[in-house]
Amino acid sequence: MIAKTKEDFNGLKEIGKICGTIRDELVQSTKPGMTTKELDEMAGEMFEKAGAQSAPKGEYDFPGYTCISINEEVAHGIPGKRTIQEGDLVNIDVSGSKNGYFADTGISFVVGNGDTTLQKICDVAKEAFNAGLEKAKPGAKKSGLGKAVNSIAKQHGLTVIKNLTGHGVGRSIHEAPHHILNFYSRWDDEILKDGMVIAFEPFISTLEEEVFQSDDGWTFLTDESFVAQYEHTIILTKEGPIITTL
Ligand code: M3C
Ligand code: CO
Ligand code: CO
Repeated sequence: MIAKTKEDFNGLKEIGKICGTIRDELVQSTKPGMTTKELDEMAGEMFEKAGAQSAPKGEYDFPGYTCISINEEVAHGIPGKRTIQEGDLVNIDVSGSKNGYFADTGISFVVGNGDTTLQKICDVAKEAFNAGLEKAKPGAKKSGLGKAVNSIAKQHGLTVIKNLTGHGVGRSIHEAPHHILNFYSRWDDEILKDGMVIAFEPFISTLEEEVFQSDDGWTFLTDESFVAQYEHTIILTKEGPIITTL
């Protein structure tokens, strides 16, 4: 969407804060031995208390309030009986709506002490996000974000996922502009607009550049790589970006 009115900005900020708070609470609560379902139930209660709805559930009938993905699972992991172990790479992605406004945020992190490579991809995903954020200005090309993401990945000897992308958000969970790539494409010539609301989510990989879908119909998997994501909802303005999900 293009945010225009005071009501738009306030509505986007309200759901952004709710999703950001749920994300942080789930990350803080993640302990070895817990199931992903237990974490997801906490999110369900928090959405309810805040008078907000889970976007995956509400928009796609996803079997969970949040997407929780572990190790070989990159995204859209279904919360369930899987127990979290020390050293696991976990991704928690929280998206929701309130009063018709949407937000989307996610983070990958390592539980306790883990492999240094796993910590590295999490750090690089955040660095790539910040590099792309620098380019997220009204009047600039959308492709500048992907260019920045891929350049950061390369600098660290890592790769990006080419078949997962960021997207527009605001009045629904996924809307125009539909694809914010993790790499540069010369065909990607769309110009970013003042007030445009995007979910920017770099996916940084140790090796493979494509994910594939699991038989469960939801989970995106890798074969022999680890992937980290870092996502926020951003309102692009001439005065600078507003991150609603901080
Ligand atoms: N929030 C998710 C979508 C959840 S709906 C099942 C997202 O937009 O960040 C991702 N899209 C692709 C991978 S994660
Ligand atoms: Co998300
Ligand atoms: Co998203």
